[in-house]
Amino acid sequence: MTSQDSLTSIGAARIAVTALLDGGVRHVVVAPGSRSAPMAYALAEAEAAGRVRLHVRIDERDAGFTALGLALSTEAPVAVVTTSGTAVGNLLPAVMEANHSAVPVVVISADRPEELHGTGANQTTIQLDLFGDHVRFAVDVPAGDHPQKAVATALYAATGALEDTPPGPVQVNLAFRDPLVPADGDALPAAAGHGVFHYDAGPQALNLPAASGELAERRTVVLAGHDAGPVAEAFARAHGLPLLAEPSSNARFGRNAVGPYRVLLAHFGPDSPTPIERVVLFGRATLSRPVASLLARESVVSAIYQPVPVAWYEEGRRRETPIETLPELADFAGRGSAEWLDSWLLAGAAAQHGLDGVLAGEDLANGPSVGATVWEHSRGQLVLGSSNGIRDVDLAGQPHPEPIATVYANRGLAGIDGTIATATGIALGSGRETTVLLGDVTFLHDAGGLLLGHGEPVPDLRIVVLNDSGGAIFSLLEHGAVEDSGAYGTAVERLFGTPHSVGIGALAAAYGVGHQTVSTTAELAAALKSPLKGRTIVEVRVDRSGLRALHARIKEAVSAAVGQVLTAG
Ligand SMILES: Cc1ncc(C[n+]2csc(CCOP(=O)(O)OP(=O)(O)O)c2C)c(N)n1
Repeated sequence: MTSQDSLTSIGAARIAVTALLDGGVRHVVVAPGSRSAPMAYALAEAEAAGRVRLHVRIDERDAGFTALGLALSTEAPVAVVTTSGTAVGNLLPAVMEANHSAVPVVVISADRPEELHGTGANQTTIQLDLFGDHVRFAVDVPAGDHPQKAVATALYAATGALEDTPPGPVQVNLAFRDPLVPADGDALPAAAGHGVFHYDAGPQALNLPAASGELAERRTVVLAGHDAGPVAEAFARAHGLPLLAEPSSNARFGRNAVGPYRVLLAHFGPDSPTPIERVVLFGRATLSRPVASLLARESVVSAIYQPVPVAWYEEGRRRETPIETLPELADFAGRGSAEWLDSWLLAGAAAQHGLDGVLAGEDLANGPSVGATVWEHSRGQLVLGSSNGIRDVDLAGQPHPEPIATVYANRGLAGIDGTIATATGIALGSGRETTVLLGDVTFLHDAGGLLLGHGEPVPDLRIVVLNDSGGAIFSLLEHGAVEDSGAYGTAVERLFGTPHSVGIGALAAAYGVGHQTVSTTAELAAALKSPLKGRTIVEVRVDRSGLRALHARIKEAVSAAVGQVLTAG
């Protein structure tokens, strides 16, 4: 392109915005900055025309996670715009998560023009390829060049239109040369009112034809990991198979679902009279060691239903055989005998009874009872933070007969970062009531995610913080035993527990968010049932010192209860 037909920065930005809108982008998260000013002005024009919804965030890390959340709940590509320099680097955690969870986040990083690179000019660095293999596509658009093709190709790649490539994040690095402001006489178009771009699929269930009686009877289980979808439930029901579903599978419901399956797997182990023979995996299972060891069992043959390319593992790196179609999967899985399904449902009911008995004996709330309560009262959308919260629901959350909420979790990399921002984006994208359950360390990691500037859209978001003053998960891992041994003194608590005494109520007040403290599951249930408008924090104060012992008691009670029914059978 010659200098005569070189575009002005605002002209290039308007073309880029049009290409984003043409590619289906309806939400853009914008972080403030000078180099990205042309994009900001062009986006302001588009918003005034009612064509896009903008969300302004100061912290780019939160901008990235907000975009991720918006993309998750709208099931559409969402752009995030930053200025040059470290601003772009702050997007990395959200881009990494979007990569592994196949979410179309479109990074628009503003850059300095080529003549300023390498000169020591302010806020100038290497921005293209900053995200390496975490993006499906990255392109540089030099200052003055026409960005339409680059943006269109990026959207194509982000939404999974490239062959054999799952959806995922992309980067368009747009260099802008001064002037970075609109021309004299340019102005916002007459306001057409705010566009409302909500996408509301709601929780779903579906039906599959009953399995043919000619299929072999097999002791198969259906394992529904993260993002398995309702097809996993329908498959289990159609084949008469037990359904072992993680909370963020969106398949943890229905008559075949076995809630506390995690504590039952050993009862159907290789040495039991009725060992599991086959596993059909939908989605990605990440939550528990018993499940990981089930998938590693020599005696178990497993398949994964994979109709489209996925981003979370590399071909040939897992034991399960990938199967693309449901008829082939049906042949592999066979059908469950009435005894096989009944033994699981019976054992599941006994385990739930044992578990509930232990929890009922506790006056104050604890992780598993909070997980069970949040699950029981969930509606709209539920976001589960990493660490114990999602595992507590996996252990203690009773499957509902029908799906009652759409469940989200950042299981791509299971980070404890950006959870408030992700939940905010999820809530804003659909406009539905949303509850997020997270630990106090996860909450504090993203306290900045509470920051919404004046006039920014406010989500209906209930933030349930399980505050046990530190990270409890490590005490349930090997580190709990190291701590109990006393060999490392207080180092385990300091290095893993990370205790603190931050006043969450004071923090909430500083950000202008409602707050209440509860300490029993009855109080929590009341808080969950109350109507929600705007944002509120429900802080559940719990003591983590007895958590290891509580889990041991649960295990014991479950084993006794399950042992009885399985022996009786
Ligand atoms: C970004 C990131 N940093 C560190 C970790 C490691 N990590 C996993 S859980 C956890 C502690 C979480 O504590 P909290 O949120 O209070 O939940 P709890 O363990 O008490 O359930 C940490 C630091 C991580 N997963 N992600």
